[in-house]
Amino acid sequence: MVNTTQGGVNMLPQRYNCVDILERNLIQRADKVALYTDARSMTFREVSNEANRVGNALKRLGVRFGEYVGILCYDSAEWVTSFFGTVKIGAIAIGLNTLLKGHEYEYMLGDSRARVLIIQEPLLDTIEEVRANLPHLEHIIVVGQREGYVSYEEWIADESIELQAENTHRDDFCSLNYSSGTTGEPKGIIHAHKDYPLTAQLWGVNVLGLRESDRTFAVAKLFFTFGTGGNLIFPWYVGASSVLYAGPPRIATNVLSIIDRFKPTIFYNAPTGYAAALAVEKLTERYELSSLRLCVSAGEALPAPLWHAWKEKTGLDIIDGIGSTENYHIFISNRPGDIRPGSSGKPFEGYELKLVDSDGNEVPRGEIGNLLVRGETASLFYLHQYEKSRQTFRGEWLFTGDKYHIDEDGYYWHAGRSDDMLKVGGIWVSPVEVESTLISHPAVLECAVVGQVDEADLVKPKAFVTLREGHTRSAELQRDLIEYCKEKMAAYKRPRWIEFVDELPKTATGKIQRFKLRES
Ligand code: 3UK
Repeated sequence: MVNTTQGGVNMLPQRYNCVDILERNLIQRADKVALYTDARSMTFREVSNEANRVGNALKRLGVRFGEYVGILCYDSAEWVTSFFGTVKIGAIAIGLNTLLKGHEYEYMLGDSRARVLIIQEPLLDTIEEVRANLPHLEHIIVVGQREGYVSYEEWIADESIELQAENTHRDDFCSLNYSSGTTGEPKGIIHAHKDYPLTAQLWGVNVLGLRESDRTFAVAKLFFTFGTGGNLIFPWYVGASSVLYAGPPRIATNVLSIIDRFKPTIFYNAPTGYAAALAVEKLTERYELSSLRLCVSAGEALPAPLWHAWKEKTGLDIIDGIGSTENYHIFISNRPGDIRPGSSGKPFEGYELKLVDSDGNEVPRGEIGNLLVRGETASLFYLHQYEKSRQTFRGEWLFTGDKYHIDEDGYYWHAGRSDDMLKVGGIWVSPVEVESTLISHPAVLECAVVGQVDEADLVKPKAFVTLREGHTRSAELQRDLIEYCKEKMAAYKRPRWIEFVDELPKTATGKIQRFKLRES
């Protein structure tokens, strides 16, 4: 068992496989419930046995060290056993967003050359659309039942529960997540085995103060590192349990019933989720939330009024921290007993920060600068994206794309992005992608998408649209355009408002001036 009490990669042995985070629990608490899900509860021993079966089944399919295995599943026991089965044999687990469209999966599975995909049955149709374009994808294993496919259950049924972990180096890669950028293809972000115990120690233990008696529940799904870290890796690192919810996060009442039923002590959500929960009538009378001792928010900035409203309603503190897939998890954070609502909190051991101007010089205290971070859980590059990698990974320092200022007491305040990217409900939305979808609608001549805050002070996409001749402005057309976006993209990317305009503000060279629209 590995202990990284101080943090720091040298606390880990060179040979390290992060399946340790599951297996460390087999010594003292093998029969403790590790996982609560709608479908089943599992002890650490049961998860470990099933993960070993998955590992053996993957080997039987010929999966070798360093090869990629896609996981396209709802939050479930199968997600977890597939993840640990994959990393244990030295392969690389791709946590795939379940909300995407065929062409996006085609890119991700093609880019990583995944040989195996473990997929939830209802998501299979989307993959079938693009299967012909994925020559490297040799095997699809279905969680559930589908004619003509091997089911997960039969796939692992006869496999042994014994499996020797691959003797991986702590710097070997073990996971891949795709994150979106302003333009172009999603960015493949790879993490190494070492990043898992380090981030668990540096934030999960040292900042959040997780302990064995905790039970975590995250609305953020396991395919986001916010979810994997917060709701799987960190609790298991300290021997705590995790609650998984397979359903859509948007339905606040479902989320609240999970808290009521499984009694977690730690709750992770994005700001939008807290706002949605607060909108539920008689929230605290209808749902028993008293098991919770702490709440966490990340993905986008948590406005101070929302923090206070939650505190007033539930009596609970929310710990806001900024994290990123590149760093795996949170790297600036409020902490229990030291919270400044509205801010991202303060730096903590393991990450150094710098705010610089456009020439790279540090800005004076109080002024806004571009945030750079130096820490030992950072990934090293974007897969197959040399130019973008060089812009982001600057030696030891990582350019976050976030603007910040520091107040007189040392708290960090998010001051927007240095690109046009939007965080909507904690998930990336590229205005360029929404615009190119809108422009493909026959009524749209030109458009521009910017972020606008809603009644809870949270950013949502808004589209300014000019129409082609022969089309007239109407509420119906506004609805049509929003529906059209929902069909063509993941629904969370749709504009929430459409404003028709005569023309869009442009530079002399014809470039749309998004900042003018933001100001309007
Ligand atoms: C923004 C925030 C203000 C910020 C993430 C916790 O969000 C996560 O990762 P992503 O790669 O996005 C990173 C970007 O999101 N952001 C995140 N948290 C905050 N802005 N306040 C916050 N609290 O622009 C950042 O660069 O999707 C969050 C843990 C793991 C994660 N991957």
